[in-house]
Parts: sequence; structure tokens; C-alpha cells
Amino acid sequence: MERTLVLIKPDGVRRNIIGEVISRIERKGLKLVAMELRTLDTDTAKTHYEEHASRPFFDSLVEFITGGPLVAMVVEGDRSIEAFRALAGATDPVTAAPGTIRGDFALEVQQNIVHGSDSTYSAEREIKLFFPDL
Ligand code: RTP
Ligand code: MG
Repeated sequence: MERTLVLIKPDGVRRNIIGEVISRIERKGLKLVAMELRTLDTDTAKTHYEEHASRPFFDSLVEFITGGPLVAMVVEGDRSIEAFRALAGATDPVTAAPGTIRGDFALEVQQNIVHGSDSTYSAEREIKLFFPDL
């Protein structure tokens, strides 16, 4: 069974749509196997987004993702990485299809509600970072 790391980013928590996001994950048939509400420290945020370290938006992204509590969870299911990214929609919420989480709830590229691992390699790395005991 494949596992993926999902985050409900601080904007999603602030807007009180934790239940909405979890409900979509559950309705899809995916299973939650770990979940925690926490505020990331800067080092963890930088490690999580290390692939973007050289991008112009990196500092702002780290500030945003550490700016309030987020929900981290491990989601399991058949092809869960691809399945969750389909639920999330395109990175830019303006072009994300209506019916997706980003398409339905967001308008700005940074504050796009959720994160989902993008490969088996990153899922493994990210799950270890957030849930080392799992
Ligand atoms: P994520 O990693 O959060 O699941 O999102 P993603 O794969 O769809 O997008 P990615 O390219 O990995 O970008 C990571 C996050 O950085 C923010 N971002 N800001 N200002 C910008 O141009 C910009 N581009 C990306 C978003 O929060 C994006 O989800
Ligand atoms: Mg990404």
C-alpha cells in the first residue's frame, strides 16, 4: 500500500477547512494513518521544501508555512500519491480545476491550502521528516 505526506497548510487551518479537506480524503477511499496539528520550525520547513531552496519565493514560502499551525498527515491507499495530487489540483489555484481542493478554496499560488508528496522518493523523505517514529 502506498503512503503519501499531506499537509493542510496554515491558510487551510486559519480558514477552518480542516474537516472539509479530511472529508474529501476519506470520501475518496484513502486512509489516514497518522495526523498531527503543529507549527513548523524554520529548519524543518527549509528541509521540507529544500528542492525550492534556490527559487525566488523560497524565503516567503518558509515564512508562510511556519506562520501558524498546520495539519500533517500520512495518507495511505492504492496510488495515494497521485490520487491525493488529483484531489488537490494544480499548484496555481486560479487554473486548478473546480472540484479540486485548490480549485474550490484558493486564489493565490502560495496560499494553496494543501501539500501532497510528488513521488515515492519525496513521500518517503517527507514522512520520515514529519513522523520519524512511523
Ligand atoms: P506542494 O509541494 O506544496 O504540494 O505544491 P506543488 O507540488 O503543487 O508545487 P511546488 O512547485 O512544489 O511548490 C511548492 C509550494 O510553493 C508555493 N509556490 N509559490 N510564488 C510562487 O510563484 C510559488 N510557486 C509555488 C506554493 O505554496 C506551492 O504549493
Ligand atoms: Mg511540491
